[in-house]
Amino acid sequence: MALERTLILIKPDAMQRGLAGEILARFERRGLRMVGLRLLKVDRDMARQHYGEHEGKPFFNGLVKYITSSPIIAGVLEGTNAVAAARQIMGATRPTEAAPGTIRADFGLEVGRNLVHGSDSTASARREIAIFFAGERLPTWKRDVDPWVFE
Ligand code: IDP
Ligand code: MG
Repeated sequence: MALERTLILIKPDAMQRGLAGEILARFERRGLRMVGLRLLKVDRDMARQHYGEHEGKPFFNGLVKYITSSPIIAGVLEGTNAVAAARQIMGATRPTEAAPGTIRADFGLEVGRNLVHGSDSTASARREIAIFFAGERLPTWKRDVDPWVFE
């Protein structure tokens, strides 16, 4: 079992619908630890960089327009098999093909408004974390203070 980090985005549709807290809670309660969190507006250059693999596809321009349309939350989550775990919590790309209980199935209908992003591999995670958290030192968690008892 590998300790991994993954990048998630709470996309503009989720932000505008007031679902950020609900979505973050689903990752959090699964046991993924937040090690990076930012509220930001993605500009066209950043969108192009992040979604470079989709350049030239028919939905690319719409995708860039969508991801740049309002502030989003970018997060780095850490945990055992974090990449696969986050993708499992999100569900399949097309909400109507996503399993019930996943974010995309529970809150979405349209592939072009599918609420969340999650890295698809550890290599993608490294690349995407570098885009959204460039130059930031992400903290590490140390469990040396009892969260329940004051000593
Ligand atoms: P993923 O987000 O599940 O990794 P990708 O295939 O990497 O899915 O596509 C990136 C994003 O592009 C999707 O999350 C979705 O927002 C958008 N997208 C993918 N396919 C389509 C499409 O056929 N029409 C409109 N948007 C699409
Ligand atoms: Mg993808």
